Amino acid sequence: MKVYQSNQIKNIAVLGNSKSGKTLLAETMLFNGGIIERRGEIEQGNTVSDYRKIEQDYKSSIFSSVLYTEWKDKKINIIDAPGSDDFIGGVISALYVTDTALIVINSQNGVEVGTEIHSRYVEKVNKPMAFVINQLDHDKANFEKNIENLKDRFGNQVILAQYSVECGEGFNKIIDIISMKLYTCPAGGGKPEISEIPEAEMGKAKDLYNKLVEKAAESKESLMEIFFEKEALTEEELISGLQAGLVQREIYPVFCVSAKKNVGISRLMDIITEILPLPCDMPAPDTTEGEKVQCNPAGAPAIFIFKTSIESHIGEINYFKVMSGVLTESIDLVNNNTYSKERFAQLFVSAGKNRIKVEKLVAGDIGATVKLKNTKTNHTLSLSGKDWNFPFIEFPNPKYRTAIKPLSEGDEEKLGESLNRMHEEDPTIIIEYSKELKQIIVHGQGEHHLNILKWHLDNVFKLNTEFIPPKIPYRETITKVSQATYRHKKQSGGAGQFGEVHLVVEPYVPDMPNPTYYKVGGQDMKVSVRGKEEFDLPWGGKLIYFNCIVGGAIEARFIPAILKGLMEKMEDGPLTGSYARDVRVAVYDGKMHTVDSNDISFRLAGRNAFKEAFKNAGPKIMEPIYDIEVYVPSDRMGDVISDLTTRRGIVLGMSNEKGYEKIRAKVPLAEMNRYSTTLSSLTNGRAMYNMKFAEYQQVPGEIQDKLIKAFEAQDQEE
Ligand SMILES: Nc1nc2c(ncn2[C@@H]2O[C@H](COP(=O)(O)OP(=O)(O)O)[C@@H](O)[C@H]2O)c(=O)[nH]1
Ligand SMILES: [Mg+2]
Repeated sequence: MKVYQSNQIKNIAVLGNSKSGKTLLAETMLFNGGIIERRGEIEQGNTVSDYRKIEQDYKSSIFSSVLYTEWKDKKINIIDAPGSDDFIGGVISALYVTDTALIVINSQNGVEVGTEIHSRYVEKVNKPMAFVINQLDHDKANFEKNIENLKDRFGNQVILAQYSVECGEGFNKIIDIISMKLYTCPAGGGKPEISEIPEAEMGKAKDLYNKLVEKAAESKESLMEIFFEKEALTEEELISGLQAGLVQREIYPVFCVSAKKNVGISRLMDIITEILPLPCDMPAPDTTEGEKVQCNPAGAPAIFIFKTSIESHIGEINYFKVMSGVLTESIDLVNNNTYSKERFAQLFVSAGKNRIKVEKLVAGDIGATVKLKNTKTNHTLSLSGKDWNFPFIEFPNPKYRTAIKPLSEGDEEKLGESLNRMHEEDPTIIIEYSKELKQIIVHGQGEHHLNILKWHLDNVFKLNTEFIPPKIPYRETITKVSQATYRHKKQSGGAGQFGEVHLVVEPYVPDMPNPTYYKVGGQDMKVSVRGKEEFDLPWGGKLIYFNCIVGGAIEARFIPAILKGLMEKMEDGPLTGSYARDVRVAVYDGKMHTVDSNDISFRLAGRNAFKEAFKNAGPKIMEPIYDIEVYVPSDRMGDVISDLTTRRGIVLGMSNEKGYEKIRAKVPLAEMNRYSTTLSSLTNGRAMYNMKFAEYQQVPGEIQDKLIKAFEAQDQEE
């Protein structure tokens, strides 16, 4: 395969709602470029992009696929992303390494929730975006309505670069405003015949042409002058203006195709190669140290790994973008994240599961390699001496969780390994081994996402598992002062055990002064602080421990044992076994025995005194509360809010944002079970949401009673 130079490479991400036709569009581009001899079909499960068994089973993309095609002496790298929000990770990593997003619109439906979600991510990374209206051959296609939709949502940046003369079954004619020509595709699609625009369309075409030229001129100052002077631009000038407008996100051009009929695709490929920005037209990325790394083939070789996948018979494949320099076969680079030296025995470009060996890849290109030792997604590798690190791809917070366990005992280790591998392939799957909940929790983007994970465990790893309800990480705390005394005494044969502890517990609040007296049993009791220890608890909150012992009632050497005992009880809270937090404890008196007292006696006395005092101190169970943002079409807002209310949610505010109602609320994690599924059915899949841990809050009394009863019942069982 030919070596492409930096100025011959275009990197595009194909995004858009599920079923808009992204995979078929990519397939057709590969076919037109001569990379494949026959076009596969989604229904047959034989496209280049959806090559994994699960994608063939589901007839839909699950992972992003890295593809390429060749067109007019240029290489187009294509990342075909999955449309469903459950697999958003594939979209975000694609956007990191590509320079333009082509957002595919299904002409039957116009702007859909996937259009919305993906375009927001494109906006976040500030990259050029163009709309490709697909399925114009469908009898429900409605080009005019699509444009109205797009303008409503995306504003005046939406500019027609083409329009379809007629849509529906016979769709084969496109008026191209950039070249002011008519493109007519033969039956069966493919290479179009180019002719003059017919008289009947000339008025509309000219009108659109003027709008396009004006918009292009606005994007580049030098063109504005020419435009004022001559009231026209040459095609070359127009293209340079369009490119500037794309890069500045002032123009979102619209193109017309039918991926199925191969209509408009070769003209789209012309446009990709002629108009979309080159990698070096985009701002140079910063390293984490703030150094700009130009996409320059003469620079030091450096690559960024944006995707790791594990393929049967091959093992791990790392996909990367060449950020600088030229990568040659058998080059040695250093992984700046793991400090491992890595040899690139082989370099490939990939078209789905097919890999084509290449000897060189230059700055701006996208490629793949195998057999690296210690390299994963998000790592930067460079020539030794350049300690560049590119920032990690920022994946969204998980918003769906479940617990998982193997069906047969002894499979725990295998499950752990399999889950870790799945996380490597899909970083939006987060695995948590919760010591606290004594569960393995898997976090993902939605129910479907985790069902797909289960599919892999069943079919790839041959591991029988089950999802079980995840426990909630409750916390326990107290609301008032309480005192307790506990004597641990044991006399059995030889040396006995003896320790007695008197202590006070009280709620901790920030900046409270040291205690000077307590009211205990209706009486004032003076205390003087001799020692203070302050702990930031690993599970959040604080423990403050005061030694207020006077007159040597307990020797100083036993003070740590008492602390250890009460810490044990904080880890295994007195009410429900959850972690306790935000307490102050003052040990003010006790008794010891010169022979029988030892550490263990004071540990047990400390633990039990703490437990008793805690239970009398108005103990409360706290639960994790999440901030949630839900975006819904206004006609469904009422339903969504009333559902949130039944989940004990508190709505904090509502605002209108780009055609959506945005609802901000706080909801307890315990009530968020299957939220994505419910939301989707309440809104016909037209809503989106995200959530993030906010704080701990007390649970309502009746729920606290239920939790305590359940814990006691379970405790008795054990
Ligand atoms: N009529 C028509 N159907 C299409 C077109 N493009 C894709 N499809 C169909 O739409 C469905 C989804 O296509 P796919 O490429 O998997 O969409 P993706 O989810 O966006 O990747 C499949 O049944 C395709 O055959 C098109 O241009 N016209
Ligand atoms: Mg697809």
